[in-house]
Amino acid sequence: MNPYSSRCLRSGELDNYSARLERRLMDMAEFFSDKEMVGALSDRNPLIYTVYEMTAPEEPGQLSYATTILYPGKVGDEYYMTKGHFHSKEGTGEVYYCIAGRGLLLMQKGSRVETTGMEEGVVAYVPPGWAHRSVNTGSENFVFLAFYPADAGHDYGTIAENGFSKIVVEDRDGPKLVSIRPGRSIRP
Ligand code: PAN
Ligand code: ZN
Repeated sequence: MNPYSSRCLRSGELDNYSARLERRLMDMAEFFSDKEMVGALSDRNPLIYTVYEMTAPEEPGQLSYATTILYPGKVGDEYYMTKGHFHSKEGTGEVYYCIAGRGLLLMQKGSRVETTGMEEGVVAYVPPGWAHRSVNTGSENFVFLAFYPADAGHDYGTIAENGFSKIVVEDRDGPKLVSIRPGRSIRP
């Protein structure tokens, strides 16, 4: 295959991409904690995030990249966030680069939860084996670019069933990490 490139705008749009995905609340209802609020918002079904992917063939050694535009907002007290996933293939990490906005990269392995604060210019590493989710804790679009092995695969089912053991909610003093499944391993 031949080399290629994309221009990544500050808005998060790629001018050359293979797929554009939209995630609305009802595409990810099971991922938010406040089920009553999910029900109340179901008619409006707000857009939570948009992804522009440039995927390479799913073969060892190939790399894909994608931007995510995560909009500001909350479902109840819980900030808008991505579904979050494990990579299906063992031994595949990922690099995130924040282009604009502010948020948290929430990661979990077993019962260990780590967060990295994301703002313009921050580069974050997700080591292999860590589930990862992005959370917009700001009032503007949280925009980031991610680079990952093209054959990594995305396992959403484990998160849909077990959730992360901590969620990010708005408190009087700002974003707060709250335990909802203390000490429980994400992969039982
Ligand atoms: C990212 C994510 C993107 C959307 O490109 O896929 O932010 O999040 P979900 O995939 O959890 O819906 C990435 O981590 N790729 O591997
Ligand atoms: Zn990933």
